Amino acid sequence: MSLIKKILIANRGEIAIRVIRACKELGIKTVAIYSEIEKDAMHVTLADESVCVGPPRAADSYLNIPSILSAAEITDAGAIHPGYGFLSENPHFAEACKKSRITFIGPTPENIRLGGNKSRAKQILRKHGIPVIPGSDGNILDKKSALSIAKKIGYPVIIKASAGGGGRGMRIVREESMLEQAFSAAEAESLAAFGVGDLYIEKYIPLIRHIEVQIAVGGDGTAIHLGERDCSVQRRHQKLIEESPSPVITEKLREKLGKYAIKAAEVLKYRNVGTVEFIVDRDDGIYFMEMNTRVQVEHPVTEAVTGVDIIKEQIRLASGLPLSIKQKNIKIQGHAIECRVNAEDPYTFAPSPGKITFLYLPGGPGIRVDTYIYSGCTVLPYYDSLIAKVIAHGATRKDAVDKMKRALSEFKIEGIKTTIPFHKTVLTNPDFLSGEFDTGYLERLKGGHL
Ligand code: MV4
Repeated sequence: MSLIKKILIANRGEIAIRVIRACKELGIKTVAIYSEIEKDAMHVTLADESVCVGPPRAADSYLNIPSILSAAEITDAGAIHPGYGFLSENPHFAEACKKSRITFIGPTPENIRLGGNKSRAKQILRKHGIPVIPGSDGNILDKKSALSIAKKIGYPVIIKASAGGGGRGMRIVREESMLEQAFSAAEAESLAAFGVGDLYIEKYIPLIRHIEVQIAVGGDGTAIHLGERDCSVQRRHQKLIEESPSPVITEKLREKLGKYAIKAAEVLKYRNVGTVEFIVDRDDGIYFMEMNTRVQVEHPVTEAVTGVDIIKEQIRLASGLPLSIKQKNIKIQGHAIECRVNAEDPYTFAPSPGKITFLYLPGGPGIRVDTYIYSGCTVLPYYDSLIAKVIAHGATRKDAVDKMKRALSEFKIEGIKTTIPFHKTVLTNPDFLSGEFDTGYLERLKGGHL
């Protein structure tokens, strides 16, 4: 087995550049794709070759499967890296790559299908002894069974779309009289968003920590984990700050999380890299929530504390090479924090696309910036608003926070609004500094002094 020779990156922005960087270091040629409006984009400039795949709207370009497969064929790319978002969790795309004899750099189509069927994944893991939140065993078939299960587990309950993501098709139900209406609303929302109305129900656990474990699995099924990320600073299901290790996870809990994550990978016959998502409640109860079958935006915090290049690992594994590291050699070194810089108003989070008239990026010891922006570039309204990720790595959490504050103060971005002022506020907030935050933290901060 040897490495793939040329990779087409079916993505844009900072993640396309991240993949190009890994390819360059591995001696792999790169093909960028772009939409009609993006010919001056940095990912196009940095790639060896590029192909225009369609009009600006994502549905016509970055989601256009026939166009992307043709681009791979005419450039003789042997593999496609999907990045995150777009086609990264589309089992039909992974299948279509296979049919065209193009290596999809990611898990198997079956892994992706199961990851996208959250009630089924939960059902399988529960059967194998991994703790899950009490609730329906699989989908709920009708309102009557929803009512009887809710009565059994007790209110509040949460109704979730099995195909869900980003909080769509999700309803918290606080009392029995509200359940039937919430069921209909969740079903309609799920049908509209995902084309399927399958729902499941579980006990609602308030004030949780969102903890996810990075895994990597070799072709022989050997699974390792790279520790956890704490993604509890979120707004409307959009993560804003992530860190590793979590400030609330003890060594004992970490071991448990790692064990469950590896077991999940084995039970689900998972391949390549992925993330096992858990929620941790106030009594340190750990529950499996879902499996993410892509590389995630926040992967750099794990790279910082483990020294493992997750994108290179993905490429090596997809090439049929074994894992480059053993579990016993993975040591968590120091603490890393990532702030997502979005082209948005820092108070209302309304999108703020436009031309960047002046740019200076931070750097220096312990700071990594992954971005596609440059002085004079235009942030387009067609795509997501993430323009840069800043990752600070220090010996301790306090060191990482201090480095992050320093880095945020160095940024000079003129012409558009960004969420940098928001991050500066969070990084001086006593609850954040003490590690005392959960997924409800931002709501309380807003009611207070943000
Ligand atoms: C939950 C939960 C509490 N209890 N499930 C959010 C997105 C999706 N991945 C699942 N999510 C949650 N599932 C149970 N059983 C809390 C969340 C959750 C959340 C819920 C409502 C409003 C904001 C939230 C932020 C993070 C997590």
